[in-house]
Amino acid sequence: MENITRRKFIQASAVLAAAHSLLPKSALAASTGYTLPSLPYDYTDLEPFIDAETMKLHHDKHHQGYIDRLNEQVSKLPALKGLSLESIVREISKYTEAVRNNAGGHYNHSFFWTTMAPKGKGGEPSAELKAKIDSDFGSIEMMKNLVNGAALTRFGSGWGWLVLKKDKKLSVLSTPYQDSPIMDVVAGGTPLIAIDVWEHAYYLKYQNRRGEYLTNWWKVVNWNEINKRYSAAL
Ligand code: MN3
Repeated sequence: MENITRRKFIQASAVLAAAHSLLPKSALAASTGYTLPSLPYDYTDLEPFIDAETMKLHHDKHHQGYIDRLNEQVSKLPALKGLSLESIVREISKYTEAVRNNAGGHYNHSFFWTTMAPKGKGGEPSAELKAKIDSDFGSIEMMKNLVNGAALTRFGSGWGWLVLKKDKKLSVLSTPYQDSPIMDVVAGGTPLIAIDVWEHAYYLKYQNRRGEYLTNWWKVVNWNEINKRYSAAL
């Protein structure tokens, strides 16, 4: 009897953990080493806004690089074994800079791929999210301008974000390197939108024109996924 109750509890906890995770399941497990989550579209599907060569290098080489270096850290640091990626990232102040850069890199890229969808397939903001954006920023356009402004003025490499803060207000921020809003050292809130502004994300097509990349990035934004993240974060 106790065993059955305990098993049910464990199952329920697993379901809860899965339901609350912001990442695809393939990005989560540490026990056999982290693996690269597949893109939910083809390399060419974000053309012409994000070119196929950039997508291939960014996903297969850069993202894979964060995963390889994270796995190397996990093999060296027993404290990391068996932890979920999200729990490592949330409590990042406990770990080394190498863990911060590479766990952050794996987390942020896994999140970034699903923040995009081929043009015409990303849907629209839900009525609920649109009302919230209108109320907190004035309009969708104002929100986009603020996110782009934060991403454009991030000096060097980093990310632009739309987050839902603890007080349930939407907010815009940028982070350096591979820092994430969910890290305890950032405490930015629950991420809804991430835009990668490392040069590897846009340089082949846009060179120094980060602003043009940002303007075009919104043509492949995946509102369907962002709507789900917002509902889950409430
Ligand atoms: Mn990147």
